[in-house]
Amino acid sequence: VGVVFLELVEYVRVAWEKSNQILVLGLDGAGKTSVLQSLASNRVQHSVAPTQGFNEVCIHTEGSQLEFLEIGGSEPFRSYWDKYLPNGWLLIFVVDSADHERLPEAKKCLHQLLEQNPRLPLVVFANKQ
Ligand SMILES: Nc1nc2c(ncn2[C@@H]2O[C@H](COP(=O)(O)OP(=O)(O)O)[C@@H](O)[C@H]2O)c(=O)[nH]1
Ligand SMILES: [Mg+2]
Repeated sequence: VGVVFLELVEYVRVAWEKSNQILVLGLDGAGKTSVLQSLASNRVQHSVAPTQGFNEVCIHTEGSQLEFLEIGGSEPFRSYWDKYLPNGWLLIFVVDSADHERLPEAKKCLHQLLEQNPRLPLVVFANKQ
């Protein structure tokens, strides 16, 4: 019984953590890591290295804790977006608003994400203005 109880506690903990996740997606170079770093440190920061894979940032605020998960935006990592989206309760989609050439690509990606997750709350972050 003890083991079953511990497993149950672990299950609830994982489920809670999953539902607590805010997903930060967008094309590579849009500024996802920079936005997260700025949020975490409360001052504007520009990241230097492109994210290979995943970048998890936890921000503690008064009485609550926010878990952000950035997934790399280059083609090979986009296949992971769909896998993680159902775990998130909010999607922050970061767009490089200065890169007009890639806006159609960003739009296509965002529309695909919304088609698959029509009920997911969305924030579009128009970065680099
Ligand atoms: N000018 C400008 N550059 C930015 C801004 N945000 C990010 N960058 C730059 O854009 C590049 C990609 O940023 P990064 O955060 O790594 O993008 P990510 O691939 O979406 O995580 C980096 O060279 C950043 O310094 C911004 O608001 N303004
Ligand atoms: Mg990044």
